[in-house]
Amino acid sequence: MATINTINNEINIKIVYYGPGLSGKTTNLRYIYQNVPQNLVSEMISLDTPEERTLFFDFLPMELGFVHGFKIRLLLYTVPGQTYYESSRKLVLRNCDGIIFVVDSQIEQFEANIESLASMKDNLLAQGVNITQIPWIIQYNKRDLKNILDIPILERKINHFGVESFEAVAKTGKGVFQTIKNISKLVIRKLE
Ligand SMILES: Nc1nc2c(ncn2[C@@H]2O[C@H](COP(=O)(O)OP(=O)(O)OP(=O)(O)O)[C@@H](O)[C@H]2O)c(=O)[nH]1
Ligand SMILES: [Mg+2]
Repeated sequence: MATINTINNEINIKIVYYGPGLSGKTTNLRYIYQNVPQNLVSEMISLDTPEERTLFFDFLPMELGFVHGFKIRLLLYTVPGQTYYESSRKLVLRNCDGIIFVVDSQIEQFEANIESLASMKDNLLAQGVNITQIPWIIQYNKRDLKNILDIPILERKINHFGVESFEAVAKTGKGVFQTIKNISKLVIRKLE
């Protein structure tokens, strides 16, 4: 849940990038870290394996600006996508205000996306949160590759809840800021 500090008028919003292994969650965060003015981001923390697979989480705090006189700070996290890190995902997901579900658009990753979305739903429910109660959006990533599913198919098979969705190529930054902008909007609207 967002922490609101009325003494110095600051609001911290926790956003989690969720999705299957190698879908591009860390790549999103890295692109933001490297392309946002330095005065707006703190150091990015990555707890990962020697192969750069996320082991526990990545963390990046970022200033968003002012809304109604409150300074908004986004606390961006990624979960580890590999299936055996379920307990880490549960912990990272705790008390989040919004989620970006990063889909790997490749045909052979289709089932991994479905399983990951099911785990997100279950992990939220275990915390007493129904997936329909929390702001979340979908990012269809890796749109630069050839072996990918068309968007209408992904929408029909994955986006059963009809949430907002965006295409991205996180590796080059396409769609990365659009995604973060839109989840922030949803979360802030809910806070208001
Ligand atoms: N072609 C292409 N490759 C991408 C894209 N986004 C990420 N990748 C690559 O996919 C691989 C995995 O990206 P990561 O960001 O580490 O994936 P992750 O979701 O954090 O993976 P886990 O930490 O294991 O859950 C890396 O080699 C990235 O460079 C994209 O849009 N297009
Ligand atoms: Mg990662």
